[in-house]
Amino acid sequence: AVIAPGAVHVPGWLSVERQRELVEACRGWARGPVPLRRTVLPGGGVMSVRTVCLGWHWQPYRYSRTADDVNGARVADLPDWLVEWGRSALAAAHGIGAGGGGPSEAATGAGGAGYTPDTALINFYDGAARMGMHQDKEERSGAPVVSLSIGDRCVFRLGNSETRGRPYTDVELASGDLFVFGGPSRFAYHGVPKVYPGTADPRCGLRTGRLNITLRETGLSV
Ligand code: MD3
Ligand code: FE
Repeated sequence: AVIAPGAVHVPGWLSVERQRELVEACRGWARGPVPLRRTVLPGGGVMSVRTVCLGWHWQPYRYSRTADDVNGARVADLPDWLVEWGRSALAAAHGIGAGGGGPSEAATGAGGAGYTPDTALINFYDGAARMGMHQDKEERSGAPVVSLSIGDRCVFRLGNSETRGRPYTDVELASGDLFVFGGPSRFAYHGVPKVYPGTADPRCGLRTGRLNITLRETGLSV
């Protein structure tokens, strides 16, 4: 379903086998070299979501190779198989309308072959976790963001590029869902106002909580 120009929702894109595979991999990354933790914001606030990154480490509001705000370790590499999943995800969304001739299409190609994400942000939500409305502007690339959800269902709120508030569209995301944000939606405000505990597909490999993996091109080098 095309939710907004450049924003495509593909329910159930990940098979349960792939969901379990991704959950298992995330359990490993959560242990280190940089542990899954709540990000501390510059004003002293602490995010309710727990995060671990691959390829590049996101800290508010920049990317680095080492987690200077956590334990100083270099982040784990982004594995090639996840890059490949990102390319197939883009191809799947393109079939539904993510391309749309938008500015990101030339860079990424209809088959996703030109898409080379270099970072993944892995977010874990317990039943009380939320993510406030924000834009993702640290990337120096207009390439699409690929989002994979596993575990509990949630309300995902997609807003507009001008203001944090209305108009926005609420979409329920479930285990296995793919969302691609490209073109005019790439810099839209978005957030997760609610997670529904205990609503995960029991076969997904997560007993409780919600995992979201986003693949991005940072546009950074070295
Ligand atoms: C729309 N994560 O990590 S994923 C984030 O479910 C983040 O954990 C949410 O927002 C989550 O920054 C939402 C969907 C998402 C990710 C990046 C976007 C939507 C986006 C960038 C631009 C527009
Ligand atoms: Fe975001």
